[in-house]
Amino acid sequence: MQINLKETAEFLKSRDKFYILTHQSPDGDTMGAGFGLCYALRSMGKSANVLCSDEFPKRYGFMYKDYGPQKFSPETIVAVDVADAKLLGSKLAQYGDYVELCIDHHVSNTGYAKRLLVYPDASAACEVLYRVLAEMGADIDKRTAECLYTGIATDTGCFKYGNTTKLAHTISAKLMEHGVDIESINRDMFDRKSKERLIAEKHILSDMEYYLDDKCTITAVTLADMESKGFSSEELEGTAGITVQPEGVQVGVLIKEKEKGKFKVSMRSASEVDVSAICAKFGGGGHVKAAGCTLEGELEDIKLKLLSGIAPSLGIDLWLA
Ligand SMILES: [Mn+2]
Repeated sequence: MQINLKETAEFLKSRDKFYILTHQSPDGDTMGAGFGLCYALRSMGKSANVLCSDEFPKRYGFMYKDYGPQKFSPETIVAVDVADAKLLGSKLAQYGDYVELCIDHHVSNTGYAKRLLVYPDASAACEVLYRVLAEMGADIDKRTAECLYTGIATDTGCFKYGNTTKLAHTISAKLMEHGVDIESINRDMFDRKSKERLIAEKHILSDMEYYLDDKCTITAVTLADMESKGFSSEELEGTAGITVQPEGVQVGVLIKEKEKGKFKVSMRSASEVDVSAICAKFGGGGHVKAAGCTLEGELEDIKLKLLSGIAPSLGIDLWLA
């Protein structure tokens, strides 16, 4: 059931003992919304923990360095930035049917939660969450503000993607009033890279393949690639944008092998092409310019399958190309 801001605020105020679920392969938005909500609830005297199927990535260490999980048995399950219960990942799958509230911005949200607050025009789940916290009159301290700012900054590619609205800037400005050090966060999120991250990016650039009149790129990263080159899948978060950097490329695909024969596909659009619609053909979804899906099988078959899904959007008949 879709609910509004006021109902969401009332719901959160009336409940306690929260487990806040984030999506697998966590990004800055799900992490920021998870910890931002957790700290805001704790500041209201409530118990709250953040859960993720994967380990919390090191790059968001500033969000959780003094976090300290609390001991309690959960009464309220909330998910943030999780468009589909499947995205909770294997370790959190047990909660999929019990999510009481989902705060999100994915137009593709499947409505698996009992209550859903989704603003498809919001730049980030953190933007929606800021509005919830404002509605609640919650105390937003510097750390909470940093979490929320990070979610908006990362989901908008540092305020340059098409989802960057006036409101995204306005809310970020409000968060700056709470003391967010935007210079250091943006440097850490966008400019500073670990050696492993640079190795991962080098792999993406060197293994990029061009298809469909050079309007589409596909880059695959297999478990063997990570093993032989020495980087982990954590380093690939946020790298899908590289696939649409070449001039003339309209759709970029990054294929990551998660386990033997199971591939996570991230698709990006640098044009009018709606990649969310393409990924939906393969059981996935997301946003118009950034979407994903999961496919199983042989890598070469998966590439072909994806190309046959992408070709019509580029006005290309795959079998003649
Ligand atoms: Mn998001």
